Amino acid sequence: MLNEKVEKILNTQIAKEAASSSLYLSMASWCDTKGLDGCAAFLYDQADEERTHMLKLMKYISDSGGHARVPSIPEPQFQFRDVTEIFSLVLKSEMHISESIHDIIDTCTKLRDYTTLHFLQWYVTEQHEEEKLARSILDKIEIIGLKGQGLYLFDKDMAGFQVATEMKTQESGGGAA
Ligand code: OFO
Repeated sequence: MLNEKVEKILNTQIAKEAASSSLYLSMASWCDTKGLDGCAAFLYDQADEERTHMLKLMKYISDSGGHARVPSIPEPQFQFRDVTEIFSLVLKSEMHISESIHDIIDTCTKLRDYTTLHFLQWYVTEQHEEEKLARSILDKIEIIGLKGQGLYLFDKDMAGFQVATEMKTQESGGGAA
């Protein structure tokens, strides 16, 4: 049976994953309005991934005898200056999620909840990958630049990146959840 305190913080994490999903969806939609198809496709996919992170937590809470709650989410930011702002916010959001996962790990360690600690290892690895990914996209922007044809080339690159990521996911046998 899940410790009450652990159930509560995992439910808080559900809300954070839902908020990430909704923010990425909003970013994807903004990219769509600017004709940035590659960035939009990438962000729609990231939004889906965040939703699977939320579902994975819900399932864990339920399977452990707890009650997973569906959070209400405030409307996320919907105007962005440019893709640099978008991917800087993605990195900031991922760092915030990593910190939050580490806080849960601290609590579970204190409470000697080894089962939840084991479950959370997947999130630790995932966050490491996601932060690395966001940093590499920001590096790409820096290298390509956004002036002249830069934005077009960056978006094209993101489209290719998206296909490569999807192929990798298929090869490894499915999604993140
Ligand atoms: Fe689920 O927050 Fe990152 O991946």
